[in-house]
Amino acid sequence: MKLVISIIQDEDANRLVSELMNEGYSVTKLATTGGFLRAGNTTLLAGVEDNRLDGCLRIIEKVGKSRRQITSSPMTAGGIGGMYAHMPIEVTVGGATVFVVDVEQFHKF
Ligand code: 2BA
Repeated sequence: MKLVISIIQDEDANRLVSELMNEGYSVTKLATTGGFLRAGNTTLLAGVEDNRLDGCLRIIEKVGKSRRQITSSPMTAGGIGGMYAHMPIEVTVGGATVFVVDVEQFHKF
């Protein structure tokens, strides 16, 4: 058995949990904080049988993959004091950091 620890962005968490659960994986979701940005992220723990590891990683890659997204960001427009304009900008969202660890023992008491 492996323990799959995946650190993902909060916005991907619910979809990833749903997709893993739908495929029969057990998941625990933790609210975590990244050490560098000091911003919230989500860590998922999944205990996975060895023969189901690839399927689990495929789902995490699909849902958590980083991608470019167009969003609108408020920008102050010069000249007319205090006016705001929404400018489209491209940002990178998503991404998953995944650790796969051998499980020595697994108990449910
Ligand atoms: P990522 O490398 O995609 O990491 C996203 C989050 O995954 C991290 O959040 C951290 O919570 C976790 N993580 C990544 N690698 C890890 C590891 N080896 N062990 C344990 N947890 C790990 P943050 O620490 O807030 O980092 C957010 C993003 O800032 C990182 O995205 C990376 O792009 C950048 N970053 C992190 N440390 C950096 C540094 N020392 N210098 C420059 N950029 C850094």
